[in-house]
Amino acid sequence: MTAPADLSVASREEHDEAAQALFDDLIAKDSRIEPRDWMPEAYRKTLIRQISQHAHSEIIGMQPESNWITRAPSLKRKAILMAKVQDEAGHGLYLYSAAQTLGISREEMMQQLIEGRARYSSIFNYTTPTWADMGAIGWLVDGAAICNQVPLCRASYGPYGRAMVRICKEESFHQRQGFEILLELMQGTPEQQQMAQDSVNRWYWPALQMFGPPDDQSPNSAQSMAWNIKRFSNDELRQRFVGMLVPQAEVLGVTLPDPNLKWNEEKQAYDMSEIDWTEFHEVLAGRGPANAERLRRRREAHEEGAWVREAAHEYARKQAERAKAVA
Ligand code: BYC
Repeated sequence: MTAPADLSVASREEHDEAAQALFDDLIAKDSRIEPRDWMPEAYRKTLIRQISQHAHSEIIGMQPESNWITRAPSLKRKAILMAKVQDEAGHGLYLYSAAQTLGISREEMMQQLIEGRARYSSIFNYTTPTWADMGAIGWLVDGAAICNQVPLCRASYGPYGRAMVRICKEESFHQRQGFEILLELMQGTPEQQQMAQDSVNRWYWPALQMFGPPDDQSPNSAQSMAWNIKRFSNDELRQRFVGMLVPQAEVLGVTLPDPNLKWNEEKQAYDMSEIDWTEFHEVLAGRGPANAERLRRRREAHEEGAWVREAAHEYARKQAERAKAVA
């Protein structure tokens, strides 16, 4: 529902009330909101915030893995890793496109990212010193992403939910390839086994932090859940993830680095150690092991890509001119 431009203040208020009622009704019926629909400003802003952060995460998330493309241990591994990193670029593009339907431009989002004004997932501020990190990222980071993102396929905003369907299919493949890298290492020499275990030790806690702060410190959750953007709380998804990891760790033969991890029959959930939230807040504040490097590299890539943007722009201009001449 769109508002005619020449409405008086009183009739605009009436229009907004009717539009709000229609929006509330669509949310109550668990229907989809589409770009053409009226939506409250706060809903639009929340979606721009979450979707752009998500897009930035995909783009920055290419860096820790691209670090290993030239050093992958075989041609097959190199081809798989390249395909995975390309998938992530694609995810970023679907997500930037979804955010653009809410009225923000790609340039503005990119500017926010390179100027350090935008968030992206904390997990990508950790380094990847060994090949096993490609396994741990696939298994733990993509695994956490799947847990978090499968419910987002039902997000109330149509373009976001639809983008998530394809992304989740690809994330599933990513998670399996990571699991398979670790499995092969765990079936290898004692040094390879140790390298896999060390990597799991380094990525486990940051992966749990991907789900965001604990529920009682998550300012956005309640409203996002009321709008059917988020379907489960941060802690619920974290629990679900740990429940998924435990049997997989057994198959791999790796130990999850939490001495207090234990099934609690009464709670029907895992007990676990307290997460180090100081570390999480340090990373969010830009003081993680690789924050500066990630942004430096992103800025460099943006500058190096200026000629591609100019060429695309010029091509589009010429196409439009030609179309005009024919019409
Ligand atoms: N890192 O109120 P809360 C991938 C922020 S990419 C950084 O709970 P919300 C992949 C949060 O933004 C996967 N910041 O927020 C790619 C908020 O700050 P602002 C990325 C975090 O939005 C390449 C504040 O903390 N996935 O899979 O309700 C290779 C308070 O939090 C983090 C997504 O983006 C964090 N971990 O819930 C491999 C999923 N956690 O904005 C793999 C989509 C929280 O108020 N996003 N913050 O300044 C979401 O589901 C939600 O936005 C979150 C946070 C669960 C992340």
